[in-house]
Amino acid sequence: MSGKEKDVAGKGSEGRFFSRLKLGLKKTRDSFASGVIRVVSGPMELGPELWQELEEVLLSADMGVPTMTWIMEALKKEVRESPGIEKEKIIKLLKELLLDVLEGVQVDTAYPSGCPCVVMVIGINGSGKTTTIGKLAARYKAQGEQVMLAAGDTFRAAATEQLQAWAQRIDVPCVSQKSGADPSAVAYDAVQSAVIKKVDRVFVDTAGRLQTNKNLMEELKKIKRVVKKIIQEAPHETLLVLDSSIGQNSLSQARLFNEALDVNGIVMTKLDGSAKGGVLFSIARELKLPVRFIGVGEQVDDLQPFDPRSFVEALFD
Ligand SMILES: Nc1nc2c(ncn2[C@@H]2O[C@H](COP(=O)(O)OP(=O)(O)OP(=O)(O)O)[C@@H](O)[C@H]2O)c(=O)[nH]1
Ligand SMILES: [Mg+2]
Repeated sequence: MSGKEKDVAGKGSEGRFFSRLKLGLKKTRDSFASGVIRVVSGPMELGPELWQELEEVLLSADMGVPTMTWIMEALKKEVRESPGIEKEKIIKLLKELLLDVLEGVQVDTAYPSGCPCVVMVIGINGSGKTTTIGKLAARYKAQGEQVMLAAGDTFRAAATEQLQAWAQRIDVPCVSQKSGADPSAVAYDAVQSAVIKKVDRVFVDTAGRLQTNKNLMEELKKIKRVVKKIIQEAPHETLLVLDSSIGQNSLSQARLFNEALDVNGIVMTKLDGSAKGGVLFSIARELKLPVRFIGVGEQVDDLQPFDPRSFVEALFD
């Protein structure tokens, strides 16, 4: 967790968050950590049979074949280089490798002050974009920033109202236009107004579904082009929101969005549900994208900056 993103909600809420995360990851933990422990502490010797069992455990957590293979190769190499290693040490090595995968892509996200930081939030319908914006806006506001929302989902009926309700609840301004308006125009208005009002951070909500996927990507690209007319570096962040309960499908979604829109951070939502946490490792390793925040529920404080160490601990603890 970077200094900038300290837990504004306080230790108590952090504890609650961690227990929800652990609860949400229960399924993964049950199959993953207990699987690893079962294999390692069972009667099997270090060798092909044990490796194969371990592979199956990693796959059952939705890690995907390429990432599982990469981790297993790295693990076998470590073991080869430590002759006489006790089997139990494998757990520690595995934890370290998993942590390296996640930490290897984390970034520092301090932005130059003086102009609004524009955060565009994208993802398929229902992934949790609007809810994430509400939670993030509340978080940054609590850190003392001036925050503004832009209702860029003009396609889905009631999407604007949903964002406005969040804005009201956390008491921040929300720029919107009538249903069916051009989302780029909404984003443009919002960023322009944010510059004038010296707002620190603008969150641009976007649609998750249009008539076709191609339209969606084109529309999102247009929003990017248009906000650049006001601030050349904008959007400073393009956050892709992924529903973690859909497992490996979220990896292919991330690939598509990233190809079209140069995503620079991921928000994984619904880790309180039936999530299989392994996909976070695939996203980090295969797409080199940092997970920035994770969501474990629908409440305003159910979102926290992603901390790789706590995540790996929650998988094993
Ligand atoms: N359990 C749980 N539910 C979540 C989480 N994040 C979002 N949701 C719920 O998921 C549903 C969809 O969230 P939205 O924020 O409306 O998703 P969206 O991506 O904006 O969807 P569209 O506007 O249709 O594109 C809502 O019922 C949210 O309350 C989470 O971390 N955990
Ligand atoms: Mg929405």
